[in-house]
Amino acid sequence: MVGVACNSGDGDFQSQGAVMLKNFVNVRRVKSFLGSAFLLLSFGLLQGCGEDSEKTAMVRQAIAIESSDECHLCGMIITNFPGPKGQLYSRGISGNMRFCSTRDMFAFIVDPENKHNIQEAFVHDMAVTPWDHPDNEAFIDAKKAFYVIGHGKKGAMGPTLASFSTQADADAFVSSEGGSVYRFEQITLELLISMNHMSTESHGASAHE
Ligand code: CU1
Ligand code: ZN
Repeated sequence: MVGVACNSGDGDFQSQGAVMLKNFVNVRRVKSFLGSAFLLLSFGLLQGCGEDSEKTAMVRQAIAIESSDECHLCGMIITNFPGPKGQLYSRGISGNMRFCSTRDMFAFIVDPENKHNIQEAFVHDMAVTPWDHPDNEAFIDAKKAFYVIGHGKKGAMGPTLASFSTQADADAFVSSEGGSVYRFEQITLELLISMNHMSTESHGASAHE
């Protein structure tokens, strides 16, 4: 995305500017205005590019999940389903990976092939966003989040981890929905498997809809 903006941004603005100029009466005034706008834009773009390549080496941010985005693990359209989503960056893979559910994100994370390559990771803070349609503004650092496992609410793939930014919010969720609170490092493959059992036992149905 940054690459495209850096390479073609100027050209687009210049051709747009040329069309605009023909339509204005006070050509000179518009021209000088556009001239300074170009200078500012070019400067901004150049600076943006330099900063961005430095930042990718340090820390990357959560991005918006679009309505056509598919889960990296299962391929489902992420925004078609309820419950907290996850996204992460992994060493050796450029760009971000998005997941239909915290469950699928952790299934990816606990895989021994991926475990040591996980860099930044993000999940929804379910204390501030609706369960059925979590908002792109509500992503928090997954490594600092509190997770509730063993509750009755369903995510995209059935039982899932409810994610929160504070222990108090996780505790409040436990008192209304059940389950127990875990930290990022405590989540293992065994725990994910047991999560499915807990739920099939208490609800008698596997993932549907
Ligand atoms: Cu799925
Ligand atoms: Zn998925």
